[in-house]
Amino acid sequence: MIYKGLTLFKDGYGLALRTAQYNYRLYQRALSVHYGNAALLTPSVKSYVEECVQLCQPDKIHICDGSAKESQMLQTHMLQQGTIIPLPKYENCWLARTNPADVARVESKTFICTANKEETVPVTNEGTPGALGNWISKKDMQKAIQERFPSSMAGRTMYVIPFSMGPIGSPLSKIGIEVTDSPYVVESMKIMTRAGTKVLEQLQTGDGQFVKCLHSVGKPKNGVIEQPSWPCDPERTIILHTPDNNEIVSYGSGYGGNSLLGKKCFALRIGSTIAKREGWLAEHMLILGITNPKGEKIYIAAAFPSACGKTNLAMLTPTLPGYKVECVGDDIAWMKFDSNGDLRAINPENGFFGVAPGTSMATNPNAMKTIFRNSLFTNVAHTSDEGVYWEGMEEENIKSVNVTDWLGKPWNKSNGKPAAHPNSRFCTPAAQCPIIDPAWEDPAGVPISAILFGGRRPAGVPLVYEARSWAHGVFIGAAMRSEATAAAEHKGKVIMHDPFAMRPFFGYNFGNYLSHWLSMEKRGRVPKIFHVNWFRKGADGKFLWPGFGENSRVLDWIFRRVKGEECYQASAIGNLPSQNALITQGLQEAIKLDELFNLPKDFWEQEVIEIEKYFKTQVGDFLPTQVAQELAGLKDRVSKM
Ligand code: O2Y
Ligand code: MN
Repeated sequence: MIYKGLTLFKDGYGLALRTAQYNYRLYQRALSVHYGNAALLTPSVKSYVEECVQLCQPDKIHICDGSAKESQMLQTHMLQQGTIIPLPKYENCWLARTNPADVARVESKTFICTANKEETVPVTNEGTPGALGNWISKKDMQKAIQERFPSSMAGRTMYVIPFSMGPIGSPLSKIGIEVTDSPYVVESMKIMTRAGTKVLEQLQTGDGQFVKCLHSVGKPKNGVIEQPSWPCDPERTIILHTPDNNEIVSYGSGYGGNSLLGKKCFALRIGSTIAKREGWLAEHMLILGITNPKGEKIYIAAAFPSACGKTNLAMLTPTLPGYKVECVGDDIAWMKFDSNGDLRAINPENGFFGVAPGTSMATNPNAMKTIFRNSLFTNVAHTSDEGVYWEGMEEENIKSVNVTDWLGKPWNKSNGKPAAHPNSRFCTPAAQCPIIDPAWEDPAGVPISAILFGGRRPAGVPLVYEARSWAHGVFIGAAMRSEATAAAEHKGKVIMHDPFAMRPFFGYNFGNYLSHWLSMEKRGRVPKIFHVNWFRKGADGKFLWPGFGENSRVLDWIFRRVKGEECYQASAIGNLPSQNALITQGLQEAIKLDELFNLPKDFWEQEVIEIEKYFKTQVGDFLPTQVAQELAGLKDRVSKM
């Protein structure tokens, strides 16, 4: 089939290109669509693809249909390129090794483009560098694109991936078109989203709107594609978002959040700006369903920063008898009030892109039962029996085999380096999870009764407390902090601010985001908000709470609070479980409840000072009055402790 291109005109505004007339005018080169059906593209999709073709000059075009036949074709191609290794120990599983310089999201190279800086980030006069996102001007974005994208796909195939975030056709779902030169991205997007022809059909019958997502792994140097197994351009990687045009442009990285544009770029950054415009919430939250021994069920959404066990909680195996947890999603929630005033959520994703190290039958058996079929592993270790291995996985898996590390080098425990990269991943279909919730694809979403915020707080913060009100809950989200490994120049771990676990993912000014959250109270019945901390340590430096399946005890208390049971006592920071309200019967070890729930006055005085400083330096005049009042209320109550 001959693909007819348009003559395109740059209007100097981002990538947005105008077509002179809609009827096709052949441009210099006719390109062949070597796979897929161009007739299925709507006029606006066709026009977008043509803009990308004109800019990136690929050799071929492949319109993804989402089929198994297509996957086989791409797998064969990637095998030939050395991008993937088959894992015959499992069913239809593959291992990819990236360039060692392309192993994670790069926050410092991620930008939001708006006419004014203040639309993107709070601008304060405090002289402290902003830590709530990076702004780029339209001129600089255009320059960055022009320096990188012309002919970036020369010698390669351009894949066009139509994908839906959320069940196809759900009123809560949105569509994207990702144009990429990476077959690895295509195969990953086919797991992580609903992708293929059915999305093009939905575009024809629906409103036709889509988010434009352009991705290239990087320009061949002097016409030569270096390292065909994992081409990338780490020094010039850039990830750009234009909320005004619902457009994402990503260059230089093939990895995860940088390249699977439906995830962080669309579902959170662009998603949060669409949500603000349309009156709903796009959040970095897992969603789980929990059924109590009486057979009653509620749904909970929870926001935790990285390394706090989000996927583990989403797939929890409760130790508390009679409880059942089912998983709707492990990373992102889109939540909107329905016409009855209930807040309903969908998981916009179709798969899990989970951190492999630390995942085991002991920590997350449900993940382990999910990931060994139809999955793509990245940067984990390879075993001589054609399987995978990572730190934290049961050692019996490597008892009588040789291990090759994520860099392709022979590995054994004594060489002191990790076998798998710490950010190595499994990419696996959500539908394979043995505890996937029956309603996980309900187009109407699931009703949310509670929202949890949490963090890794070794000191001062109790296991669980409940917000006094919606506004207080919004304040708790805004004040979220978590222990994390600091930048290289700091040594050890520090407690970093990560409001709403959204710090790297805000699509617009955080102060305005807070106002938007506060305004939700006017739109419907808001859920109860809680803060949880599984990671408090005692005077002996050991964790005070066993975590994992035992967290069902905390969920039980939350469940009972949602049902209106008066099992709480007020405190300066919010409502704590009343005496004996947290079920501790059956715990393997005695729990030091006093230490777990103690509120040291000096700690909370310091916490208030820290939050005050953060709000002043990072949010400044954009801080909503109601949030400032909640901080003042906390300060006052702490002073009276
Ligand atoms: O490093 C990456 O590109 C992956 S980041 C990621 C992946 C899955 C779920 N969450 C995250 C995150 O950074 O929050
Ligand atoms: Mn995440």
